[in-house]
Formats: sequence, structure tokens, C-alpha cells
Amino acid sequence: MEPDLVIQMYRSMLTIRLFEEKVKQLYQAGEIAGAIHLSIGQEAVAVGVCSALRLDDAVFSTHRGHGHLIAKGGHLPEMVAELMGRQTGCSRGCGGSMHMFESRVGFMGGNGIVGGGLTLALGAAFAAQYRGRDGIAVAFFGDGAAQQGTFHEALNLAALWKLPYLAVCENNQYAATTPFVAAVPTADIAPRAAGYGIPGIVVDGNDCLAVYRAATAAVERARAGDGPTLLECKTYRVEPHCGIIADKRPKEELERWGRPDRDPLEHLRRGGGLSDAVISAAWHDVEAQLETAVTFARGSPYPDPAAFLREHANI
Ligand SMILES: Cc1ncc(C[n+]2csc(CCOP(=O)(O)OP(=O)(O)O)c2C)c(N)n1
Ligand SMILES: [Mg+2]
Repeated sequence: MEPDLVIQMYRSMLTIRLFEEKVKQLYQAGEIAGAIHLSIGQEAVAVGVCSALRLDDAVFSTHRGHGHLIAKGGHLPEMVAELMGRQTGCSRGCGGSMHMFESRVGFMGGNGIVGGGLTLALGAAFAAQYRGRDGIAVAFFGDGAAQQGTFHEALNLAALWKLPYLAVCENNQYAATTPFVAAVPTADIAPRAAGYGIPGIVVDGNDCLAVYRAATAAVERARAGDGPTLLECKTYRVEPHCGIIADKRPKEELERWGRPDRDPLEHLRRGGGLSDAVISAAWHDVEAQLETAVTFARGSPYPDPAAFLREHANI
């Protein structure tokens, strides 16, 4: 593994972690409105997968998508501005947390509809194949979304047409308050791939390098025209589902997943042999970038509804 790539992955995970912590603060201070779903603890999935992609590969995200956009190269000032509902936001302040969109980095949007991204990504994968391009489409989705019909519809068609498609299940073991074990009769989702004749891989979703390796193999397969892969990343959401739902997960479980050896950043720091100097430079840099982003967002105007309606009068 290239040392520069490992450092880049660490910085990207750190950016997600510190971004989410800042968002939590701003939300609690009333500077961000609406529902916010944080992905602290799940950083290695977003970064491991997106590090295996090109900028022009298309990523379709979920309601918990800040990390996916950051990992795909999203711009922090526009992201914070979007969360604060400002005109300079990546969706011009009209999308908010679940509907960020930044096509210039191949981020084709978050989605408030659980399982919705699975079928949208299918369209992008078909478009790439139809146009003879070698781009691929990735759908992130949760363990809860795997119970939706769109999961089966998307995998069936992607496999039938050998589309350049990668389905990434972020199995954080809960769908809101419903534990995975109370909703699914099997230990894993990945074996369902056999029903569509495609590879289904289970990987430690808190191990960024393991996710990266598995995603790289799936991306190579898709680009070669050999069709889709289902990648199930076992992980854990450290924060509650969203700010407004009580967290009833067992204390012992929270403590177990909160241990440093389960933390994705700490895991990469140890496994990647990153020095203290590299780590502290990364912290310094990312903290400064976030401060700049927040200042930018606070200083930006709110959208003008009349101008927005005029501009979109033909829709
Ligand atoms: C079609 C649909 N059904 C229900 C909901 C309400 N809802 C929002 S998030 C969520 C849980 C999703 O769980 P999972 O797919 O595991 O993702 P996670 O929140 O764990 O990242 C539910 C049921 C929704 N937004 N859309
Ligand atoms: Mg889940």
C-alpha cells in the first residue's frame, strides 16, 4: 500500500469525524435545522470504497451521507453552507443534510428514501455501459435498506445486464431502533448475492484498508465488464440514529464498539504505521479547514425564494 494513500485515507476519515462533530455542535446550538444523521464510527466504509474510485465514478448516497460526499472529494464550505440552508451550499441551500448534491465530484446525491439510491445508481451504471464508457456506479445503503424491494430489483437487473455496479451495504446493525438480529434471519446479507449469481463479500467495515482492498477488486471487476458485486461492510454507528430519536442500545454494546481497537481512525493509525507528526499535522489542517468552512457558511446569505422560483419557472 502506498504510504501517501494511507495518509490520504486517514485525513479523509479524520475530516469526516471532525466534520460530524462540528455538525453535532452546530445542530445543538440551533445553527442547523432539520434531521441530521451522523456517521461517526462508519468513516472507514466511505473512505475505503471512495478511495478505490475515480472522480468521474458516480456515488449514490443515503440519508446518512455526509461522509460519502467528503470521501468523494466534497468541498467543506459548500457542505456546511448547505446544512445551514445558505445559498452558497452545494444544493444552493434548498437540499439540506439528506439532499446534498455535487456532480462535479461524482456525488449524485443523498436520499431521504431508504433504499432509493440502489435503483438510481442502476440508471447511472446502465448509462455508463450504454455509452461505452468505463465509469462505474456505487450505491451505498444500510442494513435496513437491504429489506426493501429496491435491493432485490437493483441486484437482479445489475447482474442480468452485467452492469458496472457496486452495492455497498453499511451494516451498522440497526435500522433506526430496530436491531439487525430482530429483522433478518441470517447473520449476513452478502450471501444473498449468490441468488443473483454475483460475488457477495463480507468485510470488516471499521478496517479502512480491508474495505479498500475489497472495493478495489469489485471496481476492477465492474470496469472489466464482468458485472456487479455486493459488498457488506460490518460497522457500528456510534451516535444515535438521529438527534430526535432516543437511543436504547445496550450500554455494554456501545462500550465494546467504542473501544480504541474498534475505532476506524485508530485502526488505520496503528495498521498503517502513521507517525505522530503525520497525525498531528492532519488534525491541525482539518481543524483549520473546518473553521474556514463554518466562517464561510455563517457569512453566506439565505436563498431568495422569489429568485429561485423565477429561475425554475419552466419546471
Ligand atoms: C422508504 C422509507 N421507509 C422508512 C423511512 C424511515 N427511516 C429513515 S432512516 C431509517 C432506518 C434505515 O436504516 P438503515 O438502512 O440500516 O440505515 P442507517 O440509518 O442505519 O444508516 C428508516 C426506517 C424512510 N426514510 N424511507
Ligand atoms: Mg443500519
